[in-house]
Amino acid sequence: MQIEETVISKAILQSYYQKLMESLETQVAIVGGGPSGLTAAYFLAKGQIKVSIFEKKLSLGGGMWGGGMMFNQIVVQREGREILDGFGVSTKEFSPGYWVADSVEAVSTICSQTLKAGAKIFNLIYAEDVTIKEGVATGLVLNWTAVETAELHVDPLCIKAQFIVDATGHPAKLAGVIQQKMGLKVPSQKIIGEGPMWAEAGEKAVLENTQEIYPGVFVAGMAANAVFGAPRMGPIFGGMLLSGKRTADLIQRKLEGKP
Ligand code: 48F
Repeated sequence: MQIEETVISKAILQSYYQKLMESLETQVAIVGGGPSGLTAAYFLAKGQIKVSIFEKKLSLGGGMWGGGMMFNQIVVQREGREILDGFGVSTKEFSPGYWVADSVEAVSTICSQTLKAGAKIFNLIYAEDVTIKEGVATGLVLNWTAVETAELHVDPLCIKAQFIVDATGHPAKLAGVIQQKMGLKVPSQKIIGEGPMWAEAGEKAVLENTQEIYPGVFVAGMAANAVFGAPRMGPIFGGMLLSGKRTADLIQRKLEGKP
């Protein structure tokens, strides 16, 4: 069989174009494809909600690949294990209440299930800003990561979304942009910054901190603890998965017009 290079190029460009066009007006746009962003997208897509993830790096998975200090195993507690079970990630009980999973299996399986559930995933694109109209966030301002890396002066493109999720991890990037331009709609009005390591408190707090921080913008995962000044928790990942699920639940309720 003859293989024509231009057909390969056309296949890539046309299918990418279609995926991007379908995401130009979406219900939920998630910034960051770590464990919390992926899990949020998975549960939203499962609920038939149109959702896209924009990830700055080449690979999805955020801080999950490296396990703890590059020992590529992750730990989850019971509630986290239930979510991994749902994805089909194998876990092994290490001692009562602690399960371990292979981080490579966890990331690859979660990515695969999230795509199969119907979420659209874009890598190598970062959100540099949000569009805000009359006090409500209405979309994302996107550009290629390569543009930022090369410090090129290239204008971005925008997409429209009913809800945005900041799942950018420790730096809480989007919350930072909103804080700088508008102030956050949280009691502190600004990012407090994450506290020192305390796994138990951090895992508890991340669920409470998963909430709307500006009209139309939710914060999930480690970004949520950074906004509210809660502790970090290290390589236990149940809180990230649960925060993603809570984000999906909260947004689904909003879309259904429930308080
Ligand atoms: O850091 P990350 O894994 O966030 P998470 O889902 O999970 C945190 C844990 O990995 C771990 C932890 C708990 O066990 O402490 O650190 O809260 O994933 C965040 C993703 O967001 C991307 C970044 O490349 C990473 O993959 N990201 C950051 N800024 C942007 C972005 C941006 N402006 N646009 C797009 N993606």
